[in-house]
Amino acid sequence: MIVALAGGVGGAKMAHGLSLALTTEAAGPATLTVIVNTGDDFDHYGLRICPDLDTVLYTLAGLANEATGWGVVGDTTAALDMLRRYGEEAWFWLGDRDLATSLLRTARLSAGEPLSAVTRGLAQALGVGARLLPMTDGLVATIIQTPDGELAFQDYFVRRRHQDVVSGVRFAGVEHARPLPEALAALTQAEAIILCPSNPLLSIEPILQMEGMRAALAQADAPVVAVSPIIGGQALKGPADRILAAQGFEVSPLGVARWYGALLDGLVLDATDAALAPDIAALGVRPLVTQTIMRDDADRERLARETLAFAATLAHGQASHPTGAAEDDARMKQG
Ligand code: FO1
Repeated sequence: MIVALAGGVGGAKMAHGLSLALTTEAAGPATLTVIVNTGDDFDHYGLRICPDLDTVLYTLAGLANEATGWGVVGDTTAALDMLRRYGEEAWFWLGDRDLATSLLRTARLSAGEPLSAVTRGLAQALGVGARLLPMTDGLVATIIQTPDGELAFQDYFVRRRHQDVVSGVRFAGVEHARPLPEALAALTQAEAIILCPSNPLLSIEPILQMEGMRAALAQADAPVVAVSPIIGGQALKGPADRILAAQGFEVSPLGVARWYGALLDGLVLDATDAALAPDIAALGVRPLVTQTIMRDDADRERLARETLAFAATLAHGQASHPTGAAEDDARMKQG
């Protein structure tokens, strides 16, 4: 089994690549488990919106809007238009089909189904073979700390277009929420654990902060391989570059390797950053240099195949980790 940790558009594309790579193998797509960030989830007009789960769901189902990476392809805006007629700002672009997903999810949650069961039902109905697991059935909310105060995640990200300076991030409720037992079991059984090219601080960190998750990764027999979301000193999408810099980390795959620290066995970085490979290796993290930009399905599948083949060469515990305690100390203060 392959386990991927994902959130956002980059994570969804990588998860899709993994599902394509594994589907054509004899084993079939059920061998992929994707653990998805839910820190971005929020309530909007009484509906429970789960942007990262939906982005992964639609992408794996072949329904994603390729222009944005999120939302449903060809979606219409009748509901948004009507909200605006009522004078609402309607700042969160929720198309009509996407709205249906949130309506159904909210109804099922209200009827007592846990988010994991609701997600399983949605994925089955859309013909998704991979197993999608929310990081928790509990409630965790990513809160962005700025010099002017705290912002709810989607206020920061969508409403204010991630322009605020981020002085810190906290994950409200993370101390009470629990990871799914299936997620922890999957990590134990995994052949490879892939940290998708999602925002390390906003999308992967909340998953890692779930109780027992870091320990499960550290103790897993499987190699842990991250794919850098930073290419040529920039994030392809979103504010990962600015947030890494604000936390004192170099905006490069080397900074990503340092951020993840002792958790990593390997890091996949773009050919643009090939010169950093020796510095990454010096941290005890094995580098794989390749083309990491995923423009189409073929790119996604190729990157996934290369990442899986690379992971297979990394026996866990083989790499030494001179980073670690110092890196943990250097990590952004949470809360
Ligand atoms: N991102 C935006 O930048 N603007 C939007 O209006 C927006 C709407 C939206 C609706 C449904 C959905 O599932 C995702 C949506 N996203 C939107 C993306 C999303 O908020 C962020 O990409 C993630 O939360 C960050 O990973």
